[in-house]
Amino acid sequence: MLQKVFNAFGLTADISKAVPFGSGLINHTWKVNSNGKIYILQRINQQVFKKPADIACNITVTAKFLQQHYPQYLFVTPERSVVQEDTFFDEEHGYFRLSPFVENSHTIDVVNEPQQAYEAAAQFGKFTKLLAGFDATKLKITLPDFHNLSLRFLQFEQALANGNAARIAKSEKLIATIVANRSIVELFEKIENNPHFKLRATHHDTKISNVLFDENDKGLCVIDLDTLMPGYFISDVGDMMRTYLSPVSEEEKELPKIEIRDDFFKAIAAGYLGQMGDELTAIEKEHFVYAGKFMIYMQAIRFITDYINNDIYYGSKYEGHNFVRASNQLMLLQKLVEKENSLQQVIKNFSSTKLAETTV
Ligand code: GN1
Ligand code: MG
Repeated sequence: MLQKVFNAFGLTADISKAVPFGSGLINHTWKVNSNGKIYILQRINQQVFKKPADIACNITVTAKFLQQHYPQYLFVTPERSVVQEDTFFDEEHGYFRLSPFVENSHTIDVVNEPQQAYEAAAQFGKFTKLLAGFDATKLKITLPDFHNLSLRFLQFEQALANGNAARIAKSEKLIATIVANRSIVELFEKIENNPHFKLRATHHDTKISNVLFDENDKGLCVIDLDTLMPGYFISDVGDMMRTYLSPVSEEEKELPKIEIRDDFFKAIAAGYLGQMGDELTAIEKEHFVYAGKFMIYMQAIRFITDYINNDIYYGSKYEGHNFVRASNQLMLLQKLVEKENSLQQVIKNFSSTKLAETTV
C-alpha cells in the first residue's frame, strides 16, 4: 500500500523507512525519512471523515488568511503530490496526506508540568484569536454534529434501545450517572440559543499531542486540523481540561489515580485567556469551568455508547476497554464537579490582563 503513496508524493525512500507515529485513535500516522527530509504521512479514516477533500479545503482557506494577515505565524500545510494535489487518493486504501515535519519540533503525550498546559492553551487560544477576523462559517463541516451534545445523548439513548444487552446490564451504574447529569445537555442547548456564545474557528481536538513545542519547550503551533470547524470555545477549552488536568489519561484503569490539578487549571486559564480574554464575552467566560464538564461528559457518553454498540467506533484493545474509558471519564467528571466552585473563583479572581501577565 505505502509504495503507491510514496510514488504519488515523489518520496524516494524505501517504504521500510515509514514508522508508525503518534497515538491517535482515528487516522493512521507514519513518520517518514526520505532524502534527508522528514515527513508525517497520514491515512485519513474515511469511515469517520466522509469527505477528506473538505479538510484539505479548510486548511487551504485558513492558510491563505493567515499568510495574508499574519505571515510570521507558523502554519503547517500539506505537501503537494506529484500531480499537485493536496491529498493522494488510492482506490483501495483511500486518502493520504503528507506534511513536512517541522524541524527541531517535538510533541508530548502527557502533560507533566503546568508550563506545558500554559503553552498549549496559549497556542490554541492564539489560533482562534488570529482567525477572529476570518469568517468561520466559510469552513466546511468536516464532521457534522461532532460536538453536538444533544445528538450524542440521543445516540446514547438509541444504543440503550438497540445495543448489546449484556453490556447494557454491566453498565447500569454508569448509565445511571449519565442520566443523572442530563442538565449538562440542557445547559448546552441554552448555549446554542444564546447569541452571546459565538461560533468561531475552533480546533475541536486540543489534546497536548496536537501542539508542537520547540527545543526550549515553548509552544510553536497547533497541528491536526481535521476537525477545524465553526464551534464554541467550550470545545477547545473543555478538551484541554479533559486531557491536561488529571495526571492520568482516559486509558487509566486505576480510577483513584484520577484527580484535578489546580495549578494545571490555572495554567490553562492563563494561557487561553491571555490570548482570548478580550475576544470572549462575559457570559462565555462565566462558562469556562462548564467547558470541562461539557467535554468530559460528552466523551464519557461517546465511550459508553461505543461499548454498548460493540466498539464499532473507537475499537478496543481488550474486553471492556471502552467501559473502562467511560468509567474513567465519569470519575474525572465527578472530581471536576467537586472542585467546580473553587475553579470558578479562579476565573473570577483574575481579569484577563492579569491572566496575560501571569507566568506559570
Ligand atoms: C479521537 O483520533 P484522536 O485520538 O485524535 C476523537 C476525539 C476523542 C478522542 C478520544 C474524530 O481523537 O473526539 O476525543 O479520540 N476524534 C474523532 O481519545 O472522533
Ligand atoms: Mg485528531
